[in-house]
Amino acid sequence: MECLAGTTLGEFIIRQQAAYPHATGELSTLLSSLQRAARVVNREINRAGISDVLGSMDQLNVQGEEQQKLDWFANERFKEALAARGEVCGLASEEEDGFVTFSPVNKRPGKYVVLIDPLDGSSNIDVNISVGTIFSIYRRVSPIDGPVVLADFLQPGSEQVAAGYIIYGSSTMLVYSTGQGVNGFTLDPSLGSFFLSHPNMRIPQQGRIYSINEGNYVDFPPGVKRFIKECQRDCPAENRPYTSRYIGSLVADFHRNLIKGGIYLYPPGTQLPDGKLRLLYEANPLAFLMEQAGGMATNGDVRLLTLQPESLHQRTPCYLGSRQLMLLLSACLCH
Ligand code: P6P
Repeated sequence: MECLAGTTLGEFIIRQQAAYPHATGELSTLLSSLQRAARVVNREINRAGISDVLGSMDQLNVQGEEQQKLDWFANERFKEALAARGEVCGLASEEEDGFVTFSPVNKRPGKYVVLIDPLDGSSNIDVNISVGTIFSIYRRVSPIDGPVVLADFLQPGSEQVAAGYIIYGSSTMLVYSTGQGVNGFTLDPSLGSFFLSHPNMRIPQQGRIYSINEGNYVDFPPGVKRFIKECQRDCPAENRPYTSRYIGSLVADFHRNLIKGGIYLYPPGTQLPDGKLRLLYEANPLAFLMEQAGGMATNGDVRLLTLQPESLHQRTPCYLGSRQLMLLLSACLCH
């Protein structure tokens, strides 16, 4: 007879909530909505090769990027799940031009807003590379009985009440933080439940992995070029040269570096003067997790979490990683 081994995500959320006497359970319900959508998206990704969800929608999203069928599918599933239970009053998504508002459920307006990249790296699905969902949760700042406004979404990353990602890889994991450390949960497909598999995740303070698209080398700022040369320096005493690992799927690169130690870099360039990554639903949630796991997260000048957003889809240079590598980068950028 199988025992009820392991802690499910739902049980963990309830235990964490018990630690906060004032907690009303709404954030717990919101997190539970996300895991529900994640299971549906996971199933569709795993069937991508045999169901008609590969390829493009033959239309561009607000980013001017070709929208993949699964981008749209994931966006719709997360929207449905977040609208269904009433905790969320609005959503901003990489796949939506503007923010979307949700009607109150049982006449009780939601007090949270969610920002999401529903399927980051989706162009990798056709070649069976891990992809991910990235989410960021804030309390609304506008009056609870009034309309949802843009200011509810344009809050500094330091105001996040929770952030996380789902990685659809060799296994499917949900990794999140509510500001009390980072915990990872692995989906057991046979049960359809996420189980605590990576409690209290901490990024190693030292790392040997650097993740950057070196194809853009000629376009990098001088300080980033210096950093790359430092990583490649032959210095056995300092465990160098380091190792270059770049999957081209942000969540996959981030997750590997979180576990093994390392640094992810997306610098500015002439084509993308603010870099490629989106502040609100890519950089900020990952920066929140990185700092909660003992790492550092900057735009090359300041902590990412201190930036005051000005628009939903604004981009930012993004450096996320182990403290020692981030300090080495900072020294290279300052020269
Ligand atoms: P590049 C995927 O499109 C993405 O947003 C991230 O997942 C990934 O890290 C990055 O872009 C890759 O961009 O310019 O190196 O192909």
